Amino acid sequence: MALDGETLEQLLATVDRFVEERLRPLEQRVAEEDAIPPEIVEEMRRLGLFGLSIPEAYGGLGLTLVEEVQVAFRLGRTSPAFRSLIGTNNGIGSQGLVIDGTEEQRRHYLPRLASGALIGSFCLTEASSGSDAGSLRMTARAEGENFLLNGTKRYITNAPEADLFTVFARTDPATRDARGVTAFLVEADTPGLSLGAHDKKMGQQGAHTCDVIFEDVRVPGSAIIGGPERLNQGFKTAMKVLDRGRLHIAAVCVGVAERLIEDSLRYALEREQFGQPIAEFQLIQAMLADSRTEAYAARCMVEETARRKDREVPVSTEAACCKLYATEMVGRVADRAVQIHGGAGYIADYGIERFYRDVRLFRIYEGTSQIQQLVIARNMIREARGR
Ligand code: COS
Repeated sequence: MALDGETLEQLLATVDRFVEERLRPLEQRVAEEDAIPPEIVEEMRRLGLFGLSIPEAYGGLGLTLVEEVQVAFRLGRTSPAFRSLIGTNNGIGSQGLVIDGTEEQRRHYLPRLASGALIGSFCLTEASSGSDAGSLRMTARAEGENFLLNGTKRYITNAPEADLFTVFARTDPATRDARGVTAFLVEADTPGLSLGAHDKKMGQQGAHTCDVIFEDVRVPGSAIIGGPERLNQGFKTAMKVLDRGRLHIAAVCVGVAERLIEDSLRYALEREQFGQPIAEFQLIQAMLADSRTEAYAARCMVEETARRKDREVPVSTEAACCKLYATEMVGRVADRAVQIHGGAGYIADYGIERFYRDVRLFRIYEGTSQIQQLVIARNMIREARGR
């Protein structure tokens, strides 16, 4: 259900203020310390940021997608590490439950995910299965009423902070593809579950990933998302979750791009060369104009796809289009931002090179650009063939 206009305006103004006054001043510190200060996490909880997409009935804000992307545009205007912390609770770490969970599972976990008391995380990728997610090798062997989980998940966002994992494992050993995969809810303190060391990443310091290792982790059949009748249906849950997540990531990219364009324009107006602000030079203007045009195109795509999704029109293709275009777009915008800033763009003090590194991830996670192309083209061909 949509918020009334006034409540939405208040929420957006609060997020704007929080980003401007609390998060932006901390960008460099968070990158240097590779940690978000605990008081900031607490403020995020108080603002309801962990529960943006969780229905009101379970304690979240229950934003429509049109509303959620407006928030994501704003959160994009600061270091992506901040958004990453709340990203899994609103996306891949909770939506499996929201979309396919049983009523009991939702009531048990969603209120605490919405409040940020629990951090949710999504365990799909493995060392040998990234883009080919359906080929995953982690096993969940039936043992009476229980399942025994064995395997290792890789590059798992927010795993070091997580209390609850959505875990994809093979329950049908006769299969090697997307069939035979089941989604489980596994609490972080379940015996046999352990974490690897924090990964050393190119960017987004303050957001953490690591391996999640399962050694004879025993969970009951009731831990299957949607209950035992959704045995071997987990891959579809993963795909539905990613459809939504991809749109959210695209919205964040729009926000980051708009921030970088603003920074670039400000710098171009201040910086003088050849006796005038560099903004007067047409070659600089071309870069500013191209960035502005592309960011605007991405914003329009994201808003239109969000409207369609809110009307329950299938948007698998459009969400992939948004992710593909917006993530590539922000890469180009960040590159131009470095170019406009010149030497200053390459030096850490200005923060532009940090964004340049941070945005590189967007083209990779929640499906690479190449996977988005594949999803779009496959859907086109399927539609053309009428199935
Ligand atoms: N919504 C609902 N169901 C979907 C779906 C979607 N968006 N996409 C696929 N499915 C269903 C298919 O309909 C199919 O079901 P049936 O067997 O009943 O027809 C099943 O899921 C398997 O789909 P498909 O045959 O397309 O699977 P593939 O193994 O060929 O894989 C891709 C498809 C490549 C698209 C998938 O593996 C993928 O998205 N990979 C990237 C993974 C990723 O994003 N990883 C990032 C890390 S997680 S942050």
